[in-house]
Amino acid sequence: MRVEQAKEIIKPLMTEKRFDHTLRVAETAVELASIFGENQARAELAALLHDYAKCMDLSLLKRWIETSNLPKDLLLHHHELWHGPVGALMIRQNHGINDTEILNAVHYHTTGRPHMSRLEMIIFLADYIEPGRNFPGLEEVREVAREDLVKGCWLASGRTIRYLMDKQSAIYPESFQAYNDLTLKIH
Ligand code: DGI
Ligand code: FE
Ligand code: FE
Ligand code: FE
Repeated sequence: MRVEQAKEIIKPLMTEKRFDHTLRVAETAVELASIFGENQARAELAALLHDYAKCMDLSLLKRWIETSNLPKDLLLHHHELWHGPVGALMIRQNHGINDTEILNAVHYHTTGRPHMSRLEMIIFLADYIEPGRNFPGLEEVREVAREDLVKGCWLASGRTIRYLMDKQSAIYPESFQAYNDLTLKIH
């Protein structure tokens, strides 16, 4: 699939704000891919598709989880965690995306997971640092991200978990596993 085609596919599926966020994630992902020597076209495509299912009805996302091989414990956790795994299934089924690297980058972009590929880390991090985001301490993550992909992901993962714990949200096991794996790698 080409970049222009991906844009045409996602645009009608999302709000204007979500589409603009997606374009910024794509720009950021291309920049990170160029810094870290990854395929830029692949990074751009994965970024354009990462929030494919973000604006869909929760009842539809729920049905996909119930009727697919996705882990059922997703349904016990916050519905924000559903759009990545379901989006990956949808882009394969509806648009014939068969690139496993891209599918995994979409699937795991919200939680991360242990042993992420470089493309997975690029999408995970680009989503967090895209220029429209404005979390406290984000400037530090932006700087580190451009020097060290693993350390950037580690910072983003730790900050997300801390933020969720501060508001007494449950943490999905893969989010913790991603954090642990990244922590063991930065030392
Ligand atoms: O879809 P985006 O808003 O661009 O970003 P995202 O898919 O990375 O994250 C969506 C939300 O999910 C964000 O507010 C943080 C939250 N999140 C990430 N990991 C977990 C989580 N929420 C819960 N409850 N548990 C997690 O492990
Ligand atoms: Fe997302
Ligand atoms: Fe994210
Ligand atoms: Fe996103």
